[in-house]
Amino acid sequence: MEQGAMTQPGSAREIQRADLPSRDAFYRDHDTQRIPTIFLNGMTHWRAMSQWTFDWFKSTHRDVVVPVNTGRYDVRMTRKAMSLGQYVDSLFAPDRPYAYLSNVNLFRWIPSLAADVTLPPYEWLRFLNVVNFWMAAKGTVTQLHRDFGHNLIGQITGKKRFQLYSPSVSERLFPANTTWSASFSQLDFERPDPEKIAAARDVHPDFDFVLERGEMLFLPYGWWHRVTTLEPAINVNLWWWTSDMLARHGPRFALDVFTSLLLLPPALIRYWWLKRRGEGA
Ligand SMILES: O=C(O)CCC(=O)C(=O)O
Repeated sequence: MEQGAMTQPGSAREIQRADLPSRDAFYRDHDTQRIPTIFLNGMTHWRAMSQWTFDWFKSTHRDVVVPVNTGRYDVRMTRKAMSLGQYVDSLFAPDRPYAYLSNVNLFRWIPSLAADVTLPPYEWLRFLNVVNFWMAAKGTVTQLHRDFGHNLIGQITGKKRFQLYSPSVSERLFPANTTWSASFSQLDFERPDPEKIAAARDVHPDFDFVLERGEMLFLPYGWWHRVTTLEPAINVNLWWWTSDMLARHGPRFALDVFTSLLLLPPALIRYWWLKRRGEGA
């Protein structure tokens, strides 16, 4: 298995796997306890599970232009417009340059896809919810960061390794660089800064596991995560906010929400611009 991210064999706890809870059970058992959990049997009936293959995207939607992240997936990411067909081909090319179709609202470009996934009804502020689409080549790494809301991540095809760190070690992970949707750590495992790595040497992931096809990860608000694609992967995810976040993490959460709202308009303008440019190309 791929190593890195301060893993110490045996230091991580085993992640719980449980059947997908109802909305009431989710709010009773998961929202307030904030323990990462893998939900099972929540995706088997999705059309996406039988239909969404790389070949299918290529044959049915090859000319759709999408914004692909060409910097590493961290705060320095930059996006470039590319056709889906070209991107799928690039996933399997040897010596491909880094490119990641990450965190895009693909349903905006291909509305029919929305009927292929049915995320459970856990949202609180529904109007803020967007289902995001991710398609990654083997070896793609998303650098250590935390999100500004609860997160549900469905693995439609392929496998991803997740290394999760509890919010209680935040200060030891050198948080920095806030973007509109996340706060990244300055610990860079590919280009390590020896001082920072040494200072964080006793911090180990609380959970270190592989998310398999058909599994849905509940990643509670505040948990740090580093994600490595082990096999070419397609995922969807949803971030959302709950009243418990407001009640229990008031100032921190308010700051996160404020930052996201402040930075959202420039991000949307950038997406809009990329899309225009892509369509004009
Ligand atoms: O799958 C990935 O590469 C990253 C996913 C992620 O960071 C997220 O859903 O917040």
